[in-house]
Formats: sequence, structure tokens, C-alpha cells
Amino acid sequence: MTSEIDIITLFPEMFTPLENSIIKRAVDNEILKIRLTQLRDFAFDKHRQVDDSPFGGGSGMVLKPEPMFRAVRHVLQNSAKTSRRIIITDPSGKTFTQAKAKELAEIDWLIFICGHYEGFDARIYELADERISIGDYVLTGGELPAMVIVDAVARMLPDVLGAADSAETDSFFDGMLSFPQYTRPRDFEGRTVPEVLLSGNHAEIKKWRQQQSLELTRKFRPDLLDGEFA
Ligand code: 4GT
Repeated sequence: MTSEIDIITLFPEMFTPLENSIIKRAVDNEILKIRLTQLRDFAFDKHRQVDDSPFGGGSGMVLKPEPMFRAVRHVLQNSAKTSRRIIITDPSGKTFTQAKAKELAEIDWLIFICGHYEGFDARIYELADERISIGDYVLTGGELPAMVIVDAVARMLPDVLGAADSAETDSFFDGMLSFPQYTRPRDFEGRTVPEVLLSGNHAEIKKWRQQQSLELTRKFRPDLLDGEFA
């Protein structure tokens, strides 16, 4: 079944990175459908104003509620899918993780609300089922976070990755960093490939990779071992 994604944004042209490579193939193969909605089309006044200065004073502009409510109500007519989630990308959200990518990949229809300028009129948050942040830093808009989430979710969809099981060997799939990979040549300027990988002994290779995963995780991301996967 096709997964559908709607994105509401003032900058639909920012989403061209999704027209490449693996995501493009998923769209071409009808595994994934991505629709972009221009928020400005839902402004009701003749100046097509989508933002305004904040009540109470202060610098910067705030996204007005009416265009966003109209845009979301319009987008909700785009599909008859029954399982759907409306996500607002915002620094106030929980930090996006691989576990969240897996969770969202199970939902047939995702709707992203992207902000710009200084932020949203607080009433806009009512439209969303969930807020998601991609990390503790401030960006000029929610478009890059939406793209990050769409990319991570799309590659978890069945049949998107070339090798059927390559998501299972990912870093973070089992909560640890992935093991080191090598390809030809066996000897590059004296740096040789670990012998075990050339042995053909699959049990030994599996053991080596598990050890390496654990070692790399301890060294570079010990925080990953403190949590649910310890
Ligand atoms: C950071 C993130 C995000 C922003 C994040 C509303 C106006 C929010 C600009 C937008 N900054 N959005 N989703 N860390 N900025 O995920």
C-alpha cells in the first residue's frame, strides 16, 4: 500500500532534495506519494498575508492561524486513509530518533506543518497530533526538519531500500552503532582488511561484527548504552 505524505510550507521549492535517489525511486514505484501545499494559497486577504507582528510587542513575525487552519482542513481532504498523523516540526517537540522513524513508517498518511519566521501563533499547535524536533538548535524554518524526518521514514518503508534487509544492519537499528565495512582493495596503501572478513566463516564474521559494534558504541556513543538498550 502506498504511504502518503503531505507537507504544508511557505517554501515548497525547498523540497527538491526529495526528488533524488532512493526517495525518488520510492515515489516512482508508487510506494510513496509526497504532496506539497503552499501555505500562502490559503491566505484570505488580498495581500496574501500569512504572518503578522506579535501581540504584546517584540520583534519578528508570527504565522497567523487562519491560513494554517484553512490549509490543514484542505489537506485533510486529500486522502481517505484512516490512519494518519499531523506533525508540527518545532524545537519544542521531542527529539526525533530512529525508533520514531520506525513508528511513523507504520502510519499510512503523515501531514507535516512547517513554520517559518519567528514561529507559530500558539493556536496553530492545536492542529497537530504531535510536535517533533530534530535536535536542540534553532533553524529558520521547519522545512529541513520535515525533510530529515521524511527521509528517515521513507527508507524504513517496505521495499524502499535496495537490499531487503539493509535497514536492519543500520546504525541505531538495534540501538548501537554499526560495525565497520570494507570493500576492495584488500590492501590500500598498507591498510589491510581484517582477515576474518575474508575467511568465509559466517559465524565468526557475525561475532566479529557484534564485538565491533559494541566497541565502537562504547568509544564514540557510550550514551547509547546507558538507555533502553543497555
Ligand atoms: C528548529 C527546529 C524546528 C525551527 C528543530 C518555527 C519558526 C520553528 C522557525 C522554525 N528550528 N524548527 N523544527 N530543531 N524553526 O527541529
